Amino acid sequence: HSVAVLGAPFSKGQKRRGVEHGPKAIRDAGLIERLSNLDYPVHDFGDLSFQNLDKDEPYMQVPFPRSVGRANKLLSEAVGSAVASGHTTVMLGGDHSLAIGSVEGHARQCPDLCLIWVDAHADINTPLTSPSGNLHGQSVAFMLKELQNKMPELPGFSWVKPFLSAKDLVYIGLRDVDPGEYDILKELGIQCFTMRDIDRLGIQRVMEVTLDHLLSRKQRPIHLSFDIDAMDPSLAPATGTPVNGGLTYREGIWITEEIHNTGLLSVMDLVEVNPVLGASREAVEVTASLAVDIIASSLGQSRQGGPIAQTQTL
Ligand code: DIR
Ligand code: MN
Ligand code: MN
Ligand code: MN
Repeated sequence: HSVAVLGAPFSKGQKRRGVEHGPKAIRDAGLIERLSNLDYPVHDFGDLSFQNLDKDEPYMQVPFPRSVGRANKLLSEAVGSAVASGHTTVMLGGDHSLAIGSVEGHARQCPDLCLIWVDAHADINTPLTSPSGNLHGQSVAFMLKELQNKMPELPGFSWVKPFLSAKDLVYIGLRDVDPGEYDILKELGIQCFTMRDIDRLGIQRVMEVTLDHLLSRKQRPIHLSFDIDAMDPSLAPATGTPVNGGLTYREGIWITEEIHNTGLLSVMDLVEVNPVLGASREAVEVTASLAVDIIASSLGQSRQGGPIAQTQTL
């Protein structure tokens, strides 16, 4: 197989500036070189260019709806064509609102995909439950069929029709869930592994249950949406909404190794690296370099020098 890398320098899903420089920071940390050490061709498709809309009034309290909708439509088409060309695709954000386009474009090619969302946050607010209005905290709500009648029609989003079932989604790393999100997760019975669950079960058991939940009935493509703020802020300080008590380096890498091991990873997002928010150059570099490690590990870089032994069968 081959890998496609696609940058999405976009930040209007939230209010802090700088996350649009995430793709450059991750490339500068040596992403392409690291991936070229793995054993398949890497195609760097560069960065998408997103047009600025000068008139984009908030809808209710949601800022930049048309800009976010349009950026995601463009991204959806780019991810869709990379997947259609047979590439395992890596999308570099940018803020997490970009998952709307990334997962939608993937799903149009692979309607039976499943989604693993690694994040401190559930990003499942609707415009009505969101305390901030920010669309990066609402991405999943646009995807889920079960939330169709709870979603108002937002300008810029008429092209998105919900395509994912709640049973095809698993969360890992949650520790900052809003009240409205909690109710949705509960009502839809979504499989969630919060940091508390990881403390209780261990990351190995969490991944066993995750992959069993998603793949035991049938093998199908995996979309991994990895928000760098899932990792502990001591490891990933340069991000917009850090939350203490995150994944350790080894828990993060265990997650990605196990996903690689399935052989089913089809698209991954690595989002919310914000080089402007690092307190120092070193803070930015450790965050970007961690992002590179997470991506390389998802694509098969192993801690053993060779292929990872299969320790479990589905
Ligand atoms: C909060 C914060 N739940 C919100 N969300 C995110 O604004 O909806 N921060 N995604 O990264
Ligand atoms: Mn997120
Ligand atoms: Mn987050
Ligand atoms: Mn491999």
